[in-house]
Amino acid sequence: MTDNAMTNHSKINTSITADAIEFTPWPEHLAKQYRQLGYWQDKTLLDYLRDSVEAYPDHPAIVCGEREISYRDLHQQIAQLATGFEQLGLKAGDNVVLQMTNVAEFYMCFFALVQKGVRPIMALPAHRSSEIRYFCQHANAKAYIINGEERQFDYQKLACEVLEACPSLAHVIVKGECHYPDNDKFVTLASCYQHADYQQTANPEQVAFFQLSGGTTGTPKLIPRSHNDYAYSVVGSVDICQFDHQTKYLCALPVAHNFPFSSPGALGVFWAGGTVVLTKDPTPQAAFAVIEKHQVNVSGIVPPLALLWMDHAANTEYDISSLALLQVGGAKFSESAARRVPQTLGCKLQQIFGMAEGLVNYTRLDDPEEVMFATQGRPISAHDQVMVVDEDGMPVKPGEEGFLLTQGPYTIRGYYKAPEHNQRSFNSHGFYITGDIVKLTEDGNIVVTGRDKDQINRGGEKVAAEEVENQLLRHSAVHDAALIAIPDDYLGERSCAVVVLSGEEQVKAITLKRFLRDAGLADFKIPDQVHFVDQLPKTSVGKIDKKALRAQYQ
Ligand code: AMP
Ligand code: DBH
Repeated sequence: MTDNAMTNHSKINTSITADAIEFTPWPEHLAKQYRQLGYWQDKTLLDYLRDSVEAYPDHPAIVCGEREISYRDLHQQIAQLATGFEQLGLKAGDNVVLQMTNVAEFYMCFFALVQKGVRPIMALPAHRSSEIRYFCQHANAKAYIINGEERQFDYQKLACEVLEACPSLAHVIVKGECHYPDNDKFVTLASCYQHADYQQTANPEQVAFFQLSGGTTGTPKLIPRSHNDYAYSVVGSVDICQFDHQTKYLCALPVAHNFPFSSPGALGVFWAGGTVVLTKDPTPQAAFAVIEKHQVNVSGIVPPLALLWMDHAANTEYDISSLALLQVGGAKFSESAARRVPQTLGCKLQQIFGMAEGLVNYTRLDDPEEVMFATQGRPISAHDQVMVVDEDGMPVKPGEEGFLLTQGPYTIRGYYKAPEHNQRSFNSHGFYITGDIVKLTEDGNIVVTGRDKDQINRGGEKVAAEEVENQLLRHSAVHDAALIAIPDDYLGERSCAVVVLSGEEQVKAITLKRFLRDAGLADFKIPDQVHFVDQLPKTSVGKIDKKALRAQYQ
């Protein structure tokens, strides 16, 4: 794909400095425009929370199990942790891997770090040693923060493995009792609550934290998000979704994920003065109990969960009538499923098509039914530029399918320390090549119709095919491997590894899956099924023909 169509935009500054490899800035004329429009307010992410602390000090900000934490207490605990982290030696510009399950301390740690310009990397609970080691090594992380109390998985044991491979790590900070008190790198989170220090040293123009990309390459990509750009996306989202201090948001997806964090997610709730209710169990049985108990009025979930919630709603013993709005996004939600939401759950549906790289689209709350059910909405900002182009980079005719490119006030201009990948993911005008195939309706709504990236979207969890293929190829019995998506009624897509063995050595599917697990890959990346074949179909230029493979295994 070329970009002939965009010659009227000025080129980005291509001089590569060390800083630019970390964070590609917006072209100056755009940065100026976004400031003039009041989009970039030069406030930190914590500044917006502080506005709510002032307005609603005693209002509950977070409900976490039996704990209810007021805005005042949240603010104080953030300030206390900021001191503790500083005393550990963490300073502005340092990177820290933050891997927490759905607990209040995730938000406390996040704000305490960003207050001082320390940059959290937002790992997901499902990430294992392969991903965590990579984040630590690639970003030279100084600390790794975990929930050491989690019953589902032993993060402290994982931390031991990670420490061995990552000399840059000076500390493992553990929520709960430390299982390795003799290891002087382990400290408890409890010991980090020191005297409250409210002073901020973060710079709103700079990277606040790193989101993670579902990716398409052999290694996950880190997405640098600045205070200014991220804050704008959250403020815009709050406005669209009409969050206010009466909002009670059930966070049922992993806290660190961009959707429940920022669309408008927990940040949007905090900035509006509402309450985030946390659950570790998003299944309808557990979530409905929490909705009834706390009178939750909004939540955001992925399509497979929405299907489960709808199936369960008819027979539930819980009263979920407080739920007024359900946001569904992360993967394509079929029109037929979308239409069932109001009937079965008794609430309004909002579709969201977003990406951790930036651009987020919403159907609006007052949209007509055909928009709400049959499209994935339109961008947050009047200054989000979306282009739908053909193979040559030329705009397609209105209503036709094409590749989605975008630039705007909160879409990144480059991944962190990935110059080669950036060449492929951004065109020469700085537009992000999303890899999504879409069409635009007459009124400017986006319909996602397909994908032009080597990724499996497993019900909202993204798997980069190349990452899994590379791991499979490390097995001595594997000669060649391709990971493809196949349709799945529940997940939308599931993953299928098609494998050519090298010869004598016979292995079973289960052996390969165990091999991948032992390599430390997150569970959602383990192929749902494995097929063995004599050879893989190739294209005329000798690449694996995934289209043919997909057709074969449909
Ligand atoms: P990531 O870049 O890892 O944050 O993943 C974002 C990607 O998720 C998008 O580029 C889409 O491919 C996919 N996605 C998110 N929301 C939707 C949706 N509502 N419909 C279809 N695809 C979606
Ligand atoms: O899938 C996503 O990454 C996503 C979906 C909805 C997202 O990042 C978002 C909303 O902000």
